[in-house]
Amino acid sequence: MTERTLILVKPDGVQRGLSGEILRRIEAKGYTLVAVELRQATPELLEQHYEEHVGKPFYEPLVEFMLSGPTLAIVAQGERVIEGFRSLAGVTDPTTAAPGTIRGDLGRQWPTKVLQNLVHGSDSEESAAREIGIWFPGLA
Ligand code: DAT
Ligand code: MG
Repeated sequence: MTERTLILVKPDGVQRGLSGEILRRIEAKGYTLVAVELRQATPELLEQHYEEHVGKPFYEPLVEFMLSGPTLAIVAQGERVIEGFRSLAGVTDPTTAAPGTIRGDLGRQWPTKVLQNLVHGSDSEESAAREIGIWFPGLA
């Protein structure tokens, strides 16, 4: 089934110059880029985006990290792209993410405790629709 997902190259990825490498992996897999835009997140936008995590112990450090520089916001389209991109990204913690995945090959957990795991990908059709609406209201 053709679907759309929201992907973010987080500030660690942009700062480390990995935007191109991550876009390359998305395109090499055959997904279509629908929107790509460099954006500076705001606390309000992140509170919506990470609504399920508000109040968790890692929420404040996560927001601080996400405000530390620009984020590359991407909408990609393709056959089962929601699950497919999560698979390309690897598991949340880069220290255990499998080799061959974005987080496994390139992610770091140091020098801070915050998981610098380079990318976000929507985790369900419902999240994808919600998150695309937050980052790209014109596309929803
Ligand atoms: P994912 O990004 O794999 O969907 P998530 O939605 O559970 O993971 O969490 C969102 C982000 O919050 C994640 O990319 C990194 C951070 N995070 C999650 N769990 C964490 C934890 N236990 N400690 C520190 N940061 C965490
Ligand atoms: Mg998530």
